[in-house]
Amino acid sequence: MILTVSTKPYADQKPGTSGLRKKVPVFQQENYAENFIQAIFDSLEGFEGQTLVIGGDGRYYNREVIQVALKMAAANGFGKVMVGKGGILSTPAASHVIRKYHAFGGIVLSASHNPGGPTEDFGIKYNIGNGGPAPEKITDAIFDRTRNIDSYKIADVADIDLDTVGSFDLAGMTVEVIDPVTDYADLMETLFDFPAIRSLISGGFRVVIDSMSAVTGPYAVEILEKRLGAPAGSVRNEVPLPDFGHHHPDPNLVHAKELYDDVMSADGPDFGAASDGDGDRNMVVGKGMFVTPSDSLAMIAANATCAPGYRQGIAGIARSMPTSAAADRVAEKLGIGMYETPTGWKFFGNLMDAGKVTVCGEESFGTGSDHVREKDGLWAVLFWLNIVAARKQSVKEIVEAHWAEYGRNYYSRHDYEGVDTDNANALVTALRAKLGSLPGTTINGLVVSAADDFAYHDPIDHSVSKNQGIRILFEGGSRIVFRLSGTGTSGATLRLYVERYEPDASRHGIETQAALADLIAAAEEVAEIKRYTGMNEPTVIT
Ligand code: G16
Repeated sequence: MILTVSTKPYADQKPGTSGLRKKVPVFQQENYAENFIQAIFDSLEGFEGQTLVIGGDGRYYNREVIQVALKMAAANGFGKVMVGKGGILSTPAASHVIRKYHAFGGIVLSASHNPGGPTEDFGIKYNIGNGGPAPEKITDAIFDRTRNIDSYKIADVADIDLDTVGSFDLAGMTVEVIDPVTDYADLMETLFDFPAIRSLISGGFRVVIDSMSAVTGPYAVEILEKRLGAPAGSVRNEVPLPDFGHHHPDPNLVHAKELYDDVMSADGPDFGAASDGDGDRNMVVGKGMFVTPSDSLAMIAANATCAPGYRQGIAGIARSMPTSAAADRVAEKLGIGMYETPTGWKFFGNLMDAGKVTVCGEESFGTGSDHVREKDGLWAVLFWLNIVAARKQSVKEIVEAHWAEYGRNYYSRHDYEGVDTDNANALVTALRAKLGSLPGTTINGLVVSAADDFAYHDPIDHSVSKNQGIRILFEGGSRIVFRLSGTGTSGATLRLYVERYEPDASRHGIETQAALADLIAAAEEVAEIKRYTGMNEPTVIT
């Protein structure tokens, strides 16, 4: 039986950088998830009888919302839902399933790298038929709908057994519970030289992956241990847990420090990698060398033809504005297009669909290509292993050779988390007011060449996205960028991005924070971060 249930709108359902993310107790309010899911359906047209993909990263509340979403999809007229066994689908795997089976779209339940648990974070995101995050036009329509929604539709039936692969009927709609790993693992095998990576590993190259008790565990075990022959135990924290084992599933130098320290130790592995809650982020560490996400994009692009799936070369590169310009130099050398977009993977979709770019990346530990329409953590790890196998060099040798050829973009991000929202907004407003007067002036001895608030003009659909980050550029190519995060769930997070280009190879061995010290001081001088945030130092430095 299909029920139409009366509801009242919630005022706070505006999707952020990547879907709606809130604390679990917020989602547990009466009809909160139902309202948002109905608003998604009400913002779409033409899905009658079509297929929807549903999956999540296995975090706390995942199973409950999947059951609700299934019953609402049936009540709203979808013909079929494909859902990962156990409610599991990594974000890139969901993107692939949408594309492979020509689904109308997908609902991905995740708060990505944010912690999980009864008082931690949850999220709902809608992806369109190309497999990518819904563009702003759709997320704006969803938000508008949440503000005046008065009812939702749901099938009044029993829960589906999510733990058995197979086809089931739910109020006249087919539910297909699929193995979440196979399609994705098969895709990876078409892109990378698995025999070469297998012989690298069997030759003694030691690889470890830390899945951070999150969604990539089953994927990494299948690919690294089963298909590539790495010894059992090479994938650590491989069982997805609803609370990620109380950890913060964010693969960076702070939250994946144990892995980093292990790879850096004398008898540690040769290569370490980590992925986040929903499997779209990655961190790559070689012995003696952490690869920054910005460098990783540049180096994957420069070495792309090592991998069979990219043998023909790449069409172009895109990066988010705060990501370093290392990839720009590669694009210039290859004579291909380079695109600078706002933060958010959704901005890459149009460029990939139009065939203008093949690889994309963000400083926030995200790298990917047009094989799907999401960033892809394991894809990046496999790309690096493929490059190491093909070049027969260590990660450190590959990175240093790249810097010697192109110069080094020293880069760091400083996060100030949990800042009072009004104070964070006041900092941005004050900075914005100064922008016009900064060019030509000197900040901490550095001459400002330009200053603006980044606006993006999408070359494909011609939409304009304004206020995407304040950039202050200095003579010589250094810059500082300020932005407020769009993914946090408590207070505001101020992000400061710092970059210096150093062409001289004899100066490539400086410790990163030391190499950027004058720019960091300039940022404090111009934005008065300590005064506005009330913090003497960042909460996270990556
Ligand atoms: C999301 C987006 C990314 C973005 C990142 C950080 O990643 O998909 O495009 O770079 O958030 O965004 P912000 O700086 O606004 O917090 P994820 O992995 O959380 O989905």
